[in-house]
Amino acid sequence: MRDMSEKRRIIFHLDMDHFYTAVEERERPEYAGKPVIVGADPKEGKGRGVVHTCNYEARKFGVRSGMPISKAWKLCPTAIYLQPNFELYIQVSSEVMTILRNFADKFEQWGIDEAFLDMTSRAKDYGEAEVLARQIKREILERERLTCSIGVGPNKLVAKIASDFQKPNGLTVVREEDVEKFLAPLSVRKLLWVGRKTEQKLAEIGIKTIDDLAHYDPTVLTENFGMMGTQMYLMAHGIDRSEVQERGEIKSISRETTFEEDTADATIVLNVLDKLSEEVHEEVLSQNIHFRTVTVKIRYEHFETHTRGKTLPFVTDRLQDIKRTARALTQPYLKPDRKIRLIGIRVSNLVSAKKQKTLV
Ligand code: TTP
Ligand code: MG
Repeated sequence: MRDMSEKRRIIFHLDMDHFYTAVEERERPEYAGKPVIVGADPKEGKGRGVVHTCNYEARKFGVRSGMPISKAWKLCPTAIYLQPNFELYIQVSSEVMTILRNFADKFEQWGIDEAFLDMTSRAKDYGEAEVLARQIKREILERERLTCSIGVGPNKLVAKIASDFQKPNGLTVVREEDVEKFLAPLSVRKLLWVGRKTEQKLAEIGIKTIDDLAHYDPTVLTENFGMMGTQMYLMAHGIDRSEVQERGEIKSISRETTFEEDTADATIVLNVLDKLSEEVHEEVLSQNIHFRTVTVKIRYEHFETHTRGKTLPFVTDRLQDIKRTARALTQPYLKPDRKIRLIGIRVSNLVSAKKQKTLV
């Protein structure tokens, strides 16, 4: 099934390899070759919180992003455990993005370490595209001493799946005519927005691979999954018309409050947090945008400040996503003996809602 109405494009998706730990290793050459984990303090296996990321040496022990840090400790107690230095990662991210922006006609940052580049007018064919992709990889390595993986394809969906195909330090080029063959054997989970629940529902009707999905009756998919069913069917055929979107000026929406009196009362803090979620949500609706990342800021008395964020696997504009995520992020900071002075919420990774609808 070819999508004849789709204008021919060449899109790159770039994803930095084990980003946080790669930055840490760059700063500390003595870490080279050792398992490194960035996340919560493991406290000899008793720590709470999760692994943000780990390098490929640590992945050999089974450690993964999002895993409880206590489990990581069980799997790999000899790893180097580091607490995140977000300011550094954001700074390096913006340097990488500046390099990338210069290569592309249109550029869209996606999360801290990913970007889409529309290269249609820069590369006349896939051969030229491959040369440019190598040049980008070389430039990032020379200027930032970091490796990345790039996927090249006729649209964002294929490019994103391709960048994940050979990691780390990968380059995967999927020409238009090879798209369906490339996608066929992969798990449906590789498709954007197919989460664990949808994967399970699809498995119940015998769909495991993208090929299974591509050959399923699209009307039954739509009956079972609504609009999402139609979208999944098109994605399984490698069709995605969404544009690489230059971001507008608004980068985030945030609200914060300083308590009149510092408080360690969890109920008070969570009530205020809910109120801030509602204010941020009102602004989200009035700006007609969706977001992917929710970040909370907690300042204890004496000004010790923490920020912690979570990027959701989907874009959303729902209040409950802000509320739930903000509450979960704040929970570890609520301690009976630590008084909080200020609390704040930010949503970022914004997408214009109107454009989002034209995903397929
Ligand atoms: P990813 O690109 O998903 O992961 P990665 O760059 O660490 O590893 P890979 O080589 O597989 O691309 O995420 C980018 C950064 O975002 C990652 O370095 C840390 C952060 N992150 C979290 O904080 N929590 C998470 O659950 C994930 C997945 C990432
Ligand atoms: Mg990455």
